[in-house]
Amino acid sequence: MPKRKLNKQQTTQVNKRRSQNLTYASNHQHLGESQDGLVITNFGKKLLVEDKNGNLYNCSIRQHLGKMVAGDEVIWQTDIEKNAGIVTFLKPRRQELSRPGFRGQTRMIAANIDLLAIVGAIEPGIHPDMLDRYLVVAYQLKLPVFIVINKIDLITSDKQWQAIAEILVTYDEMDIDIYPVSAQTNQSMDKLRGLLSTNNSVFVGQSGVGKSSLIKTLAPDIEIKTNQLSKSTRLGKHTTTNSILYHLPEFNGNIGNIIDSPGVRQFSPIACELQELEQAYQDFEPFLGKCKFNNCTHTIEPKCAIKQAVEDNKLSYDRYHSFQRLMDEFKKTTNH
Ligand SMILES: Nc1nc2c(ncn2[C@@H]2O[C@H](COP(=O)(O)OP(=O)(O)OP(=O)(O)O)[C@@H](O)[C@H]2O)c(=O)[nH]1
Ligand SMILES: [Mg+2]
Ligand SMILES: [Zn+2]
Repeated sequence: MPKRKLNKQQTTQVNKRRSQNLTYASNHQHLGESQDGLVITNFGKKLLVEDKNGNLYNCSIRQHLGKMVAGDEVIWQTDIEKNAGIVTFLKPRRQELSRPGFRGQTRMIAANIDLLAIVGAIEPGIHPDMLDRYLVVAYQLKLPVFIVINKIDLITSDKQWQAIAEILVTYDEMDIDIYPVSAQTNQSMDKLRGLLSTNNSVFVGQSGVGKSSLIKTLAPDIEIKTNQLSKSTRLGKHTTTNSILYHLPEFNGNIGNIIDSPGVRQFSPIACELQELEQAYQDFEPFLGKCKFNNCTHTIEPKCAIKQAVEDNKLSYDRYHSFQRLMDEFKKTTNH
């Protein structure tokens, strides 16, 4: 076939593209080979990525790859000249844990986890509403979940134990494991160690419950890593601002990963339909489908089996209340 001659405009375009490609190649000559990496944390528009030998690199992200978070698995290339790197590919996530953020955006908390640990504490107190919100997320992501109650060193009387037991009995009856511990005194930490050693877990919960302190107790040499992290990311060390992944020390031959997440004042799951929320409240199950109206919202309708169950003390009023609060919140977000 005869070669078609390019017109002047086309020739200019081809030359321009050729010169762009050459500039790109010369700018990227110093990139190393593609390799696997694990995102340890994100800061600004950058990531701290760990290679398979445990070395950390400050990486930028190739355009259009989107945001990434602790736990993400990536392909990246070292930038030999700068001892840094560039992330070129995000591997498909098994799942991502996120929460509603500013203006309808979502804020990612962690990726590729297989266990959700909800942390509560004697101080600032155990809030069932908060526990319920995280339980909904666990249901939405189909993640196994358990509860850690930290700072039990602050309990001074049987009466105090009694009050805590009363809050937690609902969750115990739902067969959710509860671990009362103290990061400060290392009390009852071994069971938790065992559980975390075989999983990629994330600690979630209100600010100040001691998520970061628990991780320091679980992995005493983490102080070193925290210093290293704050040096390379120039972030402060105290209140956690971005999720960070840590490797735990070996326990019975296993090494678990734990992601520390920043506490939020009011956590919300991503909005869902009434039916999905009902399913997430596993203790509602025996009463579902028994209301007079099959689209019952369990608020003002007569002959509501859920309300009846609360009245008969077969269902916790706190759980019913947190359900209604979430439903209201979801309605508001979907109406906007
Ligand atoms: N008495 C007591 N205090 C604790 C314990 N664990 C943590 N603290 C204290 O609780 C405070 C908050 O601890 P952090 O570990 O920073 O809490 P956090 O959950 O990581 O908080 P955010 O990063 O803001 O979400 C610190 O002053 C800790 O010293 C504990 O087991 N007992
Ligand atoms: Mg913290
Ligand atoms: Zn009803």
